[in-house]
Amino acid sequence: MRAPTTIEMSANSPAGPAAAAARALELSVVIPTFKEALNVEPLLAKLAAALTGVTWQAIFVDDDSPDGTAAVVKRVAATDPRVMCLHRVGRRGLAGAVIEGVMASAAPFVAVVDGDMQHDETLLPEMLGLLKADRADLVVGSRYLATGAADASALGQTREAGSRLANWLGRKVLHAEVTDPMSGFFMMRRELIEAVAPKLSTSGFKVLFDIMASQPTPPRYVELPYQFRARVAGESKLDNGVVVQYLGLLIAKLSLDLISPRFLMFALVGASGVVVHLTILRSLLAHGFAAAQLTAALGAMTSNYLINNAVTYRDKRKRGLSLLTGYLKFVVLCSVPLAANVAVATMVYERGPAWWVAGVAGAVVAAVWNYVTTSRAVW
Ligand SMILES: Nc1nc2c(ncn2[C@@H]2O[C@H](COP(=O)(O)OP(=O)(O)O)[C@@H](O)[C@H]2O)c(=O)[nH]1
Ligand SMILES: [Mg+2]
Repeated sequence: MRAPTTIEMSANSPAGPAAAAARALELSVVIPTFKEALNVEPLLAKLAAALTGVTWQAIFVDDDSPDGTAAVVKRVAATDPRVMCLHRVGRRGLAGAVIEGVMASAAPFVAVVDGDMQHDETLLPEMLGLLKADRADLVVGSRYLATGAADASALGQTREAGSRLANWLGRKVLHAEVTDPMSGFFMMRRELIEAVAPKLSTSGFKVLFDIMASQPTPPRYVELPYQFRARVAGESKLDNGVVVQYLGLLIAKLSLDLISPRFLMFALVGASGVVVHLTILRSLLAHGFAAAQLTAALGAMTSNYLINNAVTYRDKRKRGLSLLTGYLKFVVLCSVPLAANVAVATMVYERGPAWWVAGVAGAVVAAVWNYVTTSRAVW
């Protein structure tokens, strides 16, 4: 009897990570993580159990979690070649993490699965089967198909309502009857993501929606129901900033990418700055107009800077000393268009239209200047 080759051995035995790696890679499971240290090993055990017979790898993309998630992944990766860690520093953002994980893959198929075990990994073989049989380009795990209704305790009532509204809007933009376009759980042919990667927004949570909306021709998709599980360890990172970002992404897609979500956010924050400005101006008028105006302008710039840092540039959020140096640059850059703002507004005003048209014209010029310069020099 001849000795079995490595290939035969790995095909026969589901175990042995080294043996599994000898076969051509079929599937990369991309797992974005932020503060999921306790979930890494249980998740890997679940993946290994679900994916027997498949040649898979797990690509964790961790944004330098303070709880040492990357260290846990690397400890496992040291002895298991199926596991790797993309350890990003100085960056935050779920969408960007997913895109980078996919770009690091060499497998024909990629899945995206959260690191907190809220997704049902036992669906992965069926998803892979549909793709391999070419029955779909994309398979989405849906929390909303009849039998897969999200566990109310897992999502929470407000989130559940918000999520349904977001889905409804998403369907309108996509012109597709997908029940869960915001799902973080899906599998597709890698090349579909690669082809549109330069167009994708790296901030926010809605990467599947963005991938679908960016395809030149609508992908053939299949949805599979699953039960969204409650989180065991760690906490959710989805907050209101994420919801605002999503609205920005929707408007960008509705404008056929003419208006970038970031510019839109920046302009909205600018509008909130006008309110701050007028409030301060009014309360300080007694101290003389010039002084009140100057204080109001500084107050508005400060609040604009802090809100932009927390929301518009969430993924590049500044802290500590760089928060301060960024602030100084922001104030200097935003002071320049004050003159341009007044000049443009006066010019328009003198040509006759209503005072508010002139005011808006000045503000638009200033907003574009502020956005272009600060996005390059500050964040
Ligand atoms: N790399 C990376 N992963 C993130 C970030 N924010 C969230 N995640 C991960 O994305 C997944 C979904 O996040 P989660 O907070 O559970 O969202 P929820 O399930 O909608 O509440 C989890 O695996 C998180 O660890 C981030 O900024 N960077
Ligand atoms: Mg979660």
